Amino acid sequence: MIYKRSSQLFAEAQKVIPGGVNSPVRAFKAVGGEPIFVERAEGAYFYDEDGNKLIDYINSWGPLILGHAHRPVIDAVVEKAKKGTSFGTPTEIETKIAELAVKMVPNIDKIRMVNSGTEACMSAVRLARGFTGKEKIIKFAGCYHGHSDSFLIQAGSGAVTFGTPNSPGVTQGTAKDTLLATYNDLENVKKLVEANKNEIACIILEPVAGNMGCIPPAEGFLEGLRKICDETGILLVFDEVMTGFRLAPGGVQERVGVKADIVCFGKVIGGGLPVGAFAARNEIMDYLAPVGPVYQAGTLSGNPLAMAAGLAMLTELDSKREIFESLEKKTEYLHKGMEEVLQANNIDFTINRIGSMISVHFGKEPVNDFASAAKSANLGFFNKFFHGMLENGIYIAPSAYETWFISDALSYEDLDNTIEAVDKVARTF
Ligand code: KE4
Repeated sequence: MIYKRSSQLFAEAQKVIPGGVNSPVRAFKAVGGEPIFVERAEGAYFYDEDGNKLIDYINSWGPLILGHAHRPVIDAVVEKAKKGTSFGTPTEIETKIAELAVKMVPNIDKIRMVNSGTEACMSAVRLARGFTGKEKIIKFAGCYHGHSDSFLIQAGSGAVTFGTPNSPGVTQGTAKDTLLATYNDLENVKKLVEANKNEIACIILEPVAGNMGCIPPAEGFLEGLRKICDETGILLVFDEVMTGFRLAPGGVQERVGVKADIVCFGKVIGGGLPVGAFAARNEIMDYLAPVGPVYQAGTLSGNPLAMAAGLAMLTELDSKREIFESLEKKTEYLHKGMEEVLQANNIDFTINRIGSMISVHFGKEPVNDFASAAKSANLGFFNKFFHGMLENGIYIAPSAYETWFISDALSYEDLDNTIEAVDKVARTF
């Protein structure tokens, strides 16, 4: 593959954009090399600035579950744009997408649109704190909820004390209210709750983790968190920015039958335009301004253009539920094919998969929390795997801590080409 033009564009970009990117993970820092600049995308394919055609397993980090430039979404956006893009007034289309989301997702009565997953999770935590009158939150190591200060926290000194900032600019004052737990470890959560009795507003987590690679919840983990919250009045917040409208029409709540008190959305709900959202039952959502005292706002929240993309996306996912079965089958096919060729090449690996989320981890041990994900990532095989796949025309996430996203635009021929690429790369290990 030739990347001459991308390299020129990257040099220019770095002069006027920090690191040449508007989001760090795109810069290939974790895997080495220079990022690829994409000129256009259609269906399952990227067409980069050097004319290379790549099979895309990122789908803009999840939103494009039906593939790039999906005609019904594009048509909706073009038609809406002709009438203006944003008015800063209420519009009917906001009610239409809210009604559809409330219909699709269990346990929610109302939804508030924002402009990113970060905003959704940040607002959900403020709402939980306002509703409960408590200040602390529990999050899990390896779960990512966007870049709001309360989430940029790493393990603190004591096992049951508060975290410490993991980014300059995050204050100790903020970090003291974030407790860090171990994913899939209920006993650890119980210890934290016990040590911070009556001080915790919410437990927030990715109900299926996608930022440590893909890590499904252990048997009984979500049910155990629900029980802890029912017993203590702590709110359970599902960050479904990645899993929402992907793992089932109603997300993980529908898939596993565990009720969250607040649910956060992003990615798919925007159909590829900037949309995030958070939702809950009336009792909680009516605590939000202008009805209740918890303030939250946004100039472009619910703008008609983004709502048109999101509504077109959700309408198709709601009316063609066979899409979810198709996604499951394609992901299972890819899983089995990759498993076969990696085993045939005597590579130590594990593949985690649920629905249309899948990740490959190198090493002998299972990957079920942040520590085991880090152990696998630190073996160094992933970077070689990433560049080998890229050389074979397959674009996967440039980090061992990310999930592959399957879009329904992928054909079985694309999947076979991907499996063949895995085989070729494995032979070079
Ligand atoms: P955004 O603010 O990036 O829209 O959403 C933040 C967020 C919240 N919750 C979960 C579970 C998420 O996965 C994300 C964002 N995901 C990353 C990729 N793992 C976005 C990619 C990026 O940061 O550029």
